[in-house]
Amino acid sequence: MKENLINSAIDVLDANFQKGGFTIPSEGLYPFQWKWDSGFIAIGLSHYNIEKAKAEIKTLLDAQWENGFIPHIVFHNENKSYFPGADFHRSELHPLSSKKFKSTGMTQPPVTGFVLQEMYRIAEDKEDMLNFIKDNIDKVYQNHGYFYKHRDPQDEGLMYIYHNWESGTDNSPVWDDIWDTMNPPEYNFERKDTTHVDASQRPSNREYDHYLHIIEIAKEHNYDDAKIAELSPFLVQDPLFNAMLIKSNQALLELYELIGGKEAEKLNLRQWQKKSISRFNQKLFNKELGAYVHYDLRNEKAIPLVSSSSFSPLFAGIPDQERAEILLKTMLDKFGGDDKYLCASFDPTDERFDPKKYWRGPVWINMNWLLYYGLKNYGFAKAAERIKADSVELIERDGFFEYFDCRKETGESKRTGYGGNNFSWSAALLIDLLK
Ligand code: 9YW
Repeated sequence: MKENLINSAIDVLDANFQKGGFTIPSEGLYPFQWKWDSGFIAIGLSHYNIEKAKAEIKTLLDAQWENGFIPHIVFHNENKSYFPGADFHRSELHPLSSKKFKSTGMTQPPVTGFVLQEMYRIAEDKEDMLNFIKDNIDKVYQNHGYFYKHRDPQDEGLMYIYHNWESGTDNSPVWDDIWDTMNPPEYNFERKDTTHVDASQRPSNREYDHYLHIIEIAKEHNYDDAKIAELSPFLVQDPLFNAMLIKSNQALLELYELIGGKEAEKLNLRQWQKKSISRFNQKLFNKELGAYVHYDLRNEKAIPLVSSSSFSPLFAGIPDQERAEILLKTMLDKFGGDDKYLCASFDPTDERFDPKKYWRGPVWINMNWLLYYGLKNYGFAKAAERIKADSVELIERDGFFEYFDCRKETGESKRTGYGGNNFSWSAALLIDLLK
């Protein structure tokens, strides 16, 4: 059983691997390279084809801008099956954007640092992998330098994201109140995602108006970071995004220690870690909810809603043991009933919860993977095993879907897998969980 499932996962990844040396998340729906997908995919690839894993990361880093920025989508080809494509995003507006690849002008959670460390953990030939890391680690470090320089206007050690697509959790109910502060025009555009996936599982057209509007504002200012910080109606400190950065800071630090030298980089990383972790704990933890929450920097207020992002700091070792226990209790109380698979992407006890709609409730395998390792590292073995078993069960029953209904009895049919099928990170991370 286990071997069959791993072989099927390998088939998915092999089919999605492209000539340019990268893996698409899902055929038709997502035909380019996405930043955080690439990282998760490289972890899976490392288990059976280390050269492909290296290619995945190298190709992504090849699209880095001169200021250290790494974009959320790299448009390696002219595929027309995705909207908004390269012609809409127009990365060439930024003077330091890649001259080699068209991309978006926004980023995604910075997973690449810890991915390098995972690749080192998995690689059989450690020396060869360390050489690869030596050749590439500075680029990832420069990406972190970009964040600390441009994404932290109040010098808090907490980065902002200026678009919901930067969070990775696109239509989470966490953003709903921000949409209420905006009134974008009704754009005339042709959705492509709803030709691949049922519209009831995707964001609404009105939500897309908001998404496009923020990009239009950024483009008016040629994606200038300072202007975006000043003017974007969406400016959020996201616990998931910042937890990924902190975990990656730690990984870079440990990898530099392994390599030797690089004293200035190590000093910066240590200082960044100290500041970011302490501010994260002070600012983003909500005692009443027993969870980390997002902070709306534009409107200067916390967003008191619990999502799977609220637990991601476990993966980065951010809470102390006592606080981690509070997080576990919140997760089990709100998300962990016997009638549910762990871990819904949004609080099942909240009225905004929708078990079938994208980031408004379904289970996502990448989040489960992060939470599995996070729970395990704090000694919560039972919860960790449950989240792993739930992930495997969902995939085994339904296939390598993008997301899954978290209810055990849906009242409709047994099928719970939704969104894109043959989805790369579901396959890649399943391999890691089963190995
Ligand atoms: C979109 C590729 C991406 C992920 C995001 C996910 C989705 C793309 O797919 O966004 O067009 O909505 O939300 O996290 O990187 O898999």
